[in-house]
Amino acid sequence: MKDLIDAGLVAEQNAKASAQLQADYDALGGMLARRGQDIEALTSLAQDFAVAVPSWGVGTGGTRFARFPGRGEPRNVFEKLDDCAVINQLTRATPAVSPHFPWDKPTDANELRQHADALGLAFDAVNSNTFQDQQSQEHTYKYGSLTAIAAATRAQAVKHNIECIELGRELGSKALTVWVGDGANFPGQSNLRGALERYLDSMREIYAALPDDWNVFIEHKLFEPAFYATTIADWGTSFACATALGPKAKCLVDLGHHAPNTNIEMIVARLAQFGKLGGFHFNDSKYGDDDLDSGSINPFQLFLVFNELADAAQRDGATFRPAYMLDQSHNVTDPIESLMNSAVEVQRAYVQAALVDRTRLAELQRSNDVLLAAQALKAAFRTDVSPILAMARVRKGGAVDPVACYRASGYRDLAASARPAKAGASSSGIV
Ligand code: LRH
Ligand code: MN
Ligand code: MN
Repeated sequence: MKDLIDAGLVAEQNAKASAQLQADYDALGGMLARRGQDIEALTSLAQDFAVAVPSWGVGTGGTRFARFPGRGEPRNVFEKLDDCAVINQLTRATPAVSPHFPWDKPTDANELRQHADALGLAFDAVNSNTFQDQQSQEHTYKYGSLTAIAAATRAQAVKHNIECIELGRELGSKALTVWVGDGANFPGQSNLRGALERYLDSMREIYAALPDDWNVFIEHKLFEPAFYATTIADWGTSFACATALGPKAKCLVDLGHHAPNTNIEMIVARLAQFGKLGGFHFNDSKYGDDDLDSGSINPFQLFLVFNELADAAQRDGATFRPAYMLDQSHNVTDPIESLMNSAVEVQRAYVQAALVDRTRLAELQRSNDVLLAAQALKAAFRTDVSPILAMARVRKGGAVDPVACYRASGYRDLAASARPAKAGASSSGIV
């Protein structure tokens, strides 16, 4: 595996921090042992954790109003993979990348796969894009894609999704994520039921093109760009469509795609109960689809989501394997730093949820001891598992402190000189 950050530098940085880490790890180990928990078991859980990185996250995102490009942004999918490899090298928690087409469409899929292989990266779910027009495209998506009134537009959108499956197959992916912005901006603009019927017709064609061992993830989103009525706006619609399509269709929960105050962990519990939880796009938000860094606003919510996942894993065993992906947009931070931090925050929630004594929690629930039940969750959430996460990274060859090590490496400066700024460049391909 090609290391983009000098392994000697990582070892040197780690050596400086190792005595401190060992002391913190031993102290935490002692505290957990008194609670009847084995730190080694938790560290090995942390070592097994993985969350995929979105290819579009390594560039500066931008908003509807402006984009302020960062230095050394990746100019193509190969450079995006390089940045993703840095994230994985230092965190050892992000061994896969979720690509977005046509933004990441390679001229030669085999060459792209080899580039990823050499970096020790695999491909997670491929994402289709029928929410914007591409230059060479015949029919516009202005009035919808999979739900468009015009049959030719729907056919074009279906064809694009099938091409994504083909590309994904060549890259070794096993799932297609479909998010469409289709909907209406005005009451009366569209027949609400008719739009969903057309969506299902289109999705049936896409579903039919899935290889046997593939899934299609339906990603819902409350609003934007359709500000009055989005066709796939909520988990109920997503669930109904996934059920109508068949067993390979599952629901994807993007944490930023709900109304404020929605109980997302309960949605997770419902989808898990009915076998339709396909995966996640982790991020955080205060107002809407803010795409802020995971755990930066509401880490307790993230923990509660993982608490439900721990419950589902206990009930369903190895068959329960939702896909974990980040989906963030970075406007004021170095995207590599944000994604490294975010991967660690999601991993943190995973380990904290594993601290919950589920047998005791069930007993407290049975005896209606509300206060102690709530405290049992809070005790797990309040435990600082940072030494476990750092130890897990070190044992896998990563960095004790990924951000410090990344800064010491000077990778961004090197990228800035190797990748001169392009006027009007965009991380995602939106120009
Ligand atoms: C839509 C979304 C979806 C897209 C990505 C770029 O808001 O979350 O996952 O593919 O952003
Ligand atoms: Mn998303
Ligand atoms: Mn989104």
